[in-house]
Amino acid sequence: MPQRIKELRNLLNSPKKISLIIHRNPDGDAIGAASALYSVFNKMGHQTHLISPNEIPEYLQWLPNTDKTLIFDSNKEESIRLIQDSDIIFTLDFNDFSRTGNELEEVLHSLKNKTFVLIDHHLEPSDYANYMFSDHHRSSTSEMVYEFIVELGKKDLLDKVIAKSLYTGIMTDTGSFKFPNTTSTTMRIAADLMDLGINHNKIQIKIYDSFSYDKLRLLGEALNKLVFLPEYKTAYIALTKKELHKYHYQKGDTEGFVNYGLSLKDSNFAVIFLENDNEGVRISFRSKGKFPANEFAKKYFNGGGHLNAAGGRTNLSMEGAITLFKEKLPEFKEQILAAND
Ligand SMILES: [Mn+2]
Repeated sequence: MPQRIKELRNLLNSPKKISLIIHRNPDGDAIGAASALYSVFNKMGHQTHLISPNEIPEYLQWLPNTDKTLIFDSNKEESIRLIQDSDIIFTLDFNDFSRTGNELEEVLHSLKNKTFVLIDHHLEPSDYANYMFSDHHRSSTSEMVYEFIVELGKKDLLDKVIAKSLYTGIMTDTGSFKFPNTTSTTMRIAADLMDLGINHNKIQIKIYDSFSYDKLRLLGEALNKLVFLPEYKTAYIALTKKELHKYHYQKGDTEGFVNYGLSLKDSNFAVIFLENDNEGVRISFRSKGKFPANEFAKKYFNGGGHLNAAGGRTNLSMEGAITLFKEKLPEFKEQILAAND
């Protein structure tokens, strides 16, 4: 890394046109990391654009620079023009172009002679980047972006606004500093960010204590439907289209629901099935300890992610998805039961 960062530092010494691209259905970490870099690069005199494949979820729309984010889905021509016109393209919080959705993926693949920088903490990054900062041991991309800014020699550019973005990214990806991905480095960086004057409690409230009435009632429905399979130490929730619509489901409303399954004393593996509007089922997986939720997701549900937090999808019906899930549990039984050993 030291040699490469030096090269990149030189490259960023003169004004550049930069695009920052995040993954589809962006979360606090993706937006936080991109928002922070957007501010830093603007301060450095670069012409910077932040592009999200689709809408920023409402619960994150208070984050700095989200008002300046270009949404690819609704501004395709402009987004493509800006991306093609960039000198440097930063891809943040994802490991493969496919995470941006079909159309944007195609645009990114078609680019020639662009400098790509990847900053990400997911496993198995694709090798498109000229500069790759990939480390799956890190809590979040925001944590890595903090260090990246420091390595660039731009620590003095950090301010309260940037700190707010990075802190939010780290906080959301660590579940408020409690997931196993939280390290002493994570805490030190969070402390540095607090020293810049952020109101951490306000950020916590904005993210976690800002449920709409509908969302809270949907959570009630979800908890009522929780199924626990003690022999597998596994809990799952399934929400149909009908149930989602009953509570006027908005994107992001089910964020965090899957974790309730894991809050059960004897559960080591928690899953939520969400029926899509058009077809198929989206699934989130969470695990305790060393059980690899991402392996389950990858093997049977076209997904992947981190050890303790992964996602997937299937074109099966809801019933089909749950049946497949239950069928495959025995294969992982020993691993699930031994997660905390
Ligand atoms: Mn992340």
